[in-house]
Formats: sequence, structure tokens, C-alpha cells
Amino acid sequence: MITLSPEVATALFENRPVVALESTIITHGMPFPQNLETARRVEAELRSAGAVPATVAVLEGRLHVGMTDPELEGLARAKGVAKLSRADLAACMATGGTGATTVASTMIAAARAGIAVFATGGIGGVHQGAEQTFDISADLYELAATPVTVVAAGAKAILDLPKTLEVLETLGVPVIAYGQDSFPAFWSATSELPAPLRMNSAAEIAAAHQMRVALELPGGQLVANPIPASAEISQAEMAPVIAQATRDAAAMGISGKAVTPFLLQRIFDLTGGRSLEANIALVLNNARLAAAIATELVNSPQ
Ligand code: PSU
Ligand code: MN
Repeated sequence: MITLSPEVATALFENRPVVALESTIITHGMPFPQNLETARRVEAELRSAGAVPATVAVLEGRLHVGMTDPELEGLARAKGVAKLSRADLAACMATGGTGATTVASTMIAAARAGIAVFATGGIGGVHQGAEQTFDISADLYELAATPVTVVAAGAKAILDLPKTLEVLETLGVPVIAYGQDSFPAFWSATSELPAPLRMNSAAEIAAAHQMRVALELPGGQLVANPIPASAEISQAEMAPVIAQATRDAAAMGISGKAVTPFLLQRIFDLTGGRSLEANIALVLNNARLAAAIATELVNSPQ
């Protein structure tokens, strides 16, 4: 059912650090060719930090955990790839389909494969206007259910960040800001929202992960790692862009799982590609922290 790449299978067998990566960021989060370049750079970043990358996707019905470079390139070039969240994963596999995994479905694959740490850009969350649309990402429920530590740069301000934090609290998901008190807002390192928890080292985050396992708590942790200051775009600059993109989505009647990809593309256009540069920088930064957490986990066995 799961196809481990030889590199990932060997690393897991030898108890070396492995970090899972999602593929929706490749197919729906970034345009070609930057999506492929970024996917390769993130994998290289993990390797140079001593961890093995395990990019997840469904290819012709098989759930791949760890992809070869030709497989990665095929996915990055493909058009109209399905976006698979928890609800779509089994149906796609059962029908021999191909699709990219979101945070939710990548967590499922990682947990099944025995991978505890996952790096991405931003998680899905509660969308603006959710009190009307009920658009709340399955990522939040997955964080409550599946024991994987997810390193992201917080959540994008295309979402309703206060409501996203409220739902995470309700679901019992620890939200840990790395090295600062405020919850990072993706393109911006800080927000006006205090993060529920703060930790200053990978070792602390790994220890908290292990304590949850020991307590038999089912869910994972969200590590909110601020974008490096050199790559940041201020909230003041992003706010009108996000407002415009959100209005456009509403005017065009975009709904359901098309919302996030639409907004990302629109914001890319409205910022002349600067949002993408920031996005790439923060993903690389998250990969480095995820590698350090995965290293701590294998070096301090429970
Ligand atoms: N946020 C980003 N970039 C992304 C996504 C979210 O900044 O590429 C993707 C992730 O794969 C995430 C998914 O899991 O969108 C959430 O989609 P939805 O809101 O439809 O659950
Ligand atoms: Mn949604």
C-alpha cells in the first residue's frame, strides 16, 4: 500500500532522521519551474542537515513516501493533479489515481510510515468568512488526530488567524512558536497574536513530542517557525494584497478546495512574485528546523 523509497526505507530501518514533505505545495502552491526547484532545494537542505527527505504523493494508486527525482519532476510538471486531503486519499488510491498530498494526508502517510516530523510552508486553517462558508481545513483536525510534529511558518493571513488558533486550542493541538512569543504569520515573522506556547530549541520540541506519545495523546504538534527577517514581507504590505485576493475569490465564486490555490496564485500575481520568494525562504528555514527536531528524536530514544 505504501511505497517507501529505498533511501527512506534504509534510513528508517537504521533509525536515522527522516523528515516528511508534502506535495500539494508543489502542484498547487507554487508555479512551475519554481515548484520543482524549491522541492529539490528543500530535499537538499534536509540532506545537508543530516536528515533524509520523504516527499509524499499518490502515483497511480500507490502512496509514495520518498520520491525519486524523475517522479518529483513528473509531478511538478503535471497539470490538473488532484489535491488529496484526508477525505480523498483512500478513494484516489483505490481507483489507481494520482494526486498531491496536503498537510492532512501527508501526516497520515508519515504516521503510517513511522516518520514523526514533517516540514512545510503553511498549514490550512479557518478561512476568513468561515462563519458563513464553514471553510475550515481538514489540516486542523488531522493535527488533533495524528501524532506528527509539523513545522510550518504559522498560517497565512489569507486565513482568519485568531479563529485558526481558537480551533487548534479547542482540538487540543499544541501551537509552539519557535524562539519568539508571537504567532508568526507566514510572509511576516510576527503577528499581533501571542502564540500559546514558546520553545527555543529543537531538543525541547522533540521532548514535548515524546511526552505526548508517552501520554498516549493521539494528535501532533504545530511548530510555528518565523520566516527569516531577511526574507520577510511586512504585514502592512501584505494586508491590502490579501484583501484584494480575497475579494477576487468571492467575486469569482471560488469555493471548497480551490480556495487556497486560487488565493496563493492571486497573491503571487499581485506581489509580482515576491510572495513566492518569501515562501521559498521560509520552507527552507522550516526544513532546517525539522531536520534538527528529527535528529533530536533519534538521538534521545524514549
Ligand atoms: N498553505 C500554504 N501553501 C500551501 C497550502 C496551504 O501556504 O500550499 C496547501 C497545503 O497542502 C495545505 C492545503 O495542507 O493547502 C490546505 O488546503 P485546504 O485549505 O483546502 O485544506
Ligand atoms: Mn477548505
